Amino acid sequence: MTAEFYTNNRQKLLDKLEGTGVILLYSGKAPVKSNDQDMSPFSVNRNFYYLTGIDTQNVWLLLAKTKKGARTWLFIDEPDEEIIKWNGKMLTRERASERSGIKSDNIIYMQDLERYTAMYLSNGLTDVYFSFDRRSMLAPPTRAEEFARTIREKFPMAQIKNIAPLISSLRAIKTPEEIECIRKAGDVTIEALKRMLETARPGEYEYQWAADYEYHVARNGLRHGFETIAASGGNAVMLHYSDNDCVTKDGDLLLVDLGAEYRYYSADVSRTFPVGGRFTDRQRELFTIVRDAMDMARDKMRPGIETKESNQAVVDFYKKALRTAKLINDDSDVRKYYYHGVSHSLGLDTHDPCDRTVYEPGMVITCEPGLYVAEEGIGIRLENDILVTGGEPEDLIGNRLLDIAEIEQLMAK
Ligand SMILES: [Mn+2]
Repeated sequence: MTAEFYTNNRQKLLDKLEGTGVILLYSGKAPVKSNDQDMSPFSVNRNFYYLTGIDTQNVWLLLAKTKKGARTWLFIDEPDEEIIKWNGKMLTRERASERSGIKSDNIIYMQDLERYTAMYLSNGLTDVYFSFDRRSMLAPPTRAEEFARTIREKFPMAQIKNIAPLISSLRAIKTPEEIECIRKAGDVTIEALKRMLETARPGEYEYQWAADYEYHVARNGLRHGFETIAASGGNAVMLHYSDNDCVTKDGDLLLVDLGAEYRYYSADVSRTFPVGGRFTDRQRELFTIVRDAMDMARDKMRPGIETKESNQAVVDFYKKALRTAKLINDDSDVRKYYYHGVSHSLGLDTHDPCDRTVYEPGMVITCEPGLYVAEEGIGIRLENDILVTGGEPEDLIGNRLLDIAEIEQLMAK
């Protein structure tokens, strides 16, 4: 991504913001585990990253929109020789400027954060926006929540607001650069899966299959968007099973749900393979139903169509197909065998925020019908990543590893 991408994102956000105000976004801080000090892995706040391109801990972005215009400030830790000796390079003002497109004069050290915030609040701005993303009462307070509380105490007239919905709305529509990142992540995901099929064998643990895949993602220089799911046999009916600690058996299916991540953009792909290399007739029958359902759902992913229509297409198709497969006698029983939605938005988060209820060009979404037959020890999910365009939906994953003959051929090697 170029710095221009992030500069544009900040401008779009300021344009969308009604009235005046201060926006404060925090990059985050790695959780401290027992005694490991600064060694925990850090994952940057994606809203902060979307506006800066910076993935360093403990950085604040301040956007001030006043009647006279907008100002942008970035607050970073002052480089410290002692910390550098232990933890490596620290973010410099020059580097931060290159990444984000913020002028280096506007990149200052952390000790000035409160002073600058106070300057805007004492000069008439009252609306203060943070990106709040709390999901649980139990999670400890975030830095954004703590800072918001301090501001409320010192400036009682301040109005604390949430900027997350506005940023979500921007993130829902991808630029061509973002789409290329997701496309590349998808390509590497598929290539690594092909290598897995050539090496993994029945009798190996699910985590060994996963390891073959993950090795090839790493060999391509990418990371993982989320925990790899490798669920064989009856484990596959649990949607987010990721223990991956059972032995795979010839005759069972293996459901994988995984995604390489490129520049923080994640692919999200599911495939289902016969552990022993050949589908049984029953597995083939059910696999084909899910693959057809994917076609039905994808066909709805066109501008102007309501997003719920794609899932409805799967349910409607299953009402007939599952009868033929002797699974149901009653339409309402579809949900016994299919119990999730067909799609979510994809981007900097694997479950990207999205506020759209109607498809629009530039959305990138998953298409992932599944079929889970616990009594037969069969779980099948097939998942591709789809770009909504002005016309035909563009499938970024396509037919790769969806064709039964192709899969059996690869596994016969
Ligand atoms: Mn998914």
